[in-house]
Amino acid sequence: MKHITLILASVAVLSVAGCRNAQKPIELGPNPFVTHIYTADPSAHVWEDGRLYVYPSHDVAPPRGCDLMDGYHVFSTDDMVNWTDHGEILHSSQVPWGRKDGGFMWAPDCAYKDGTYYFYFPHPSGDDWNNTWKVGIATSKEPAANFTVQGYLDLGEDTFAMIDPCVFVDDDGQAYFYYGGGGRCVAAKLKDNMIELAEPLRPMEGLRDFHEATWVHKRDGLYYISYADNHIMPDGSQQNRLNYAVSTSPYGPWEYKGIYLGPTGCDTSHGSIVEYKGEWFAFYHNKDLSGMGNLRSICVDKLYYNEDGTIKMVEQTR
Ligand code: FUB
Repeated sequence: MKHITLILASVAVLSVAGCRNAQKPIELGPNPFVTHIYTADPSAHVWEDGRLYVYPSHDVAPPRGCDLMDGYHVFSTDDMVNWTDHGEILHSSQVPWGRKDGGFMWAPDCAYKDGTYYFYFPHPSGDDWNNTWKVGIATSKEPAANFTVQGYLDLGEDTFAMIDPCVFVDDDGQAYFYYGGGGRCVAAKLKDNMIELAEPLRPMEGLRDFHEATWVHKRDGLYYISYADNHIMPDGSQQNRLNYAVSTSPYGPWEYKGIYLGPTGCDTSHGSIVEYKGEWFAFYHNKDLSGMGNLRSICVDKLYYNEDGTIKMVEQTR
């Protein structure tokens, strides 16, 4: 009898220990999760301090297209519910080579290497804004403060729609730079200094109906590229969706897989996919806060994969 009691007691201890190790699923708060300013184009990363940081662009009211977007705030969390606004990390007036009227601080991204955070932001250098884009680089020793503009990437002469930089750092530490706008998506390795290309840009093959908003992530050894398409609604309005394709290489060629985020109400769509505390999340923007497509707000929902690695449609929660 004593023996049986002992066995039962050990089973009980094991199952309590098992429970302790299993992580409780994260419960998300309401969307949009930033409501005191307008935000768009969220690039999410988890850095070494264990927090999740979001680098969005900042829509300005009253909107004039996307012309007046003038600077970047950074947000972070450690529970996906309570978010800290770290304030403005960069303003167009701090960009020495930027266009004199400012604005046009469009979708950014951030990368980390060897103790430095590299913030990549698209900004035009002239009045002919869509033909004078540059991808600026600001650096800091901190993820959300004290960024200083270092210059811009030399991406060649063809600067039309040179927007939406995305930097993916692979498991071996090699960084890949992507940009995509106006239907073109290209990529190249970055040098170790993270501010120069290591090779010529090459086109990303296999993407279907690519518009802009490139994001690259990796899961179980497979590379995923996601991007906005040119989707038109039955009523004739533009409402882009987020599509994705996969490859065994960060350069592609890419195998198109479909749409993972439907229309959000905005004409543009732009998002990122990131793993945090054992779960996957899709960041995107909608217009719920303002009712206006150019006054956008960042949102997050859970992202689930099928057994075969394909992505399930994201449920957009409110
Ligand atoms: O926010 C300005 C631009 O709108 C971004 O660069 C595009 O991706 C689109 O979201």
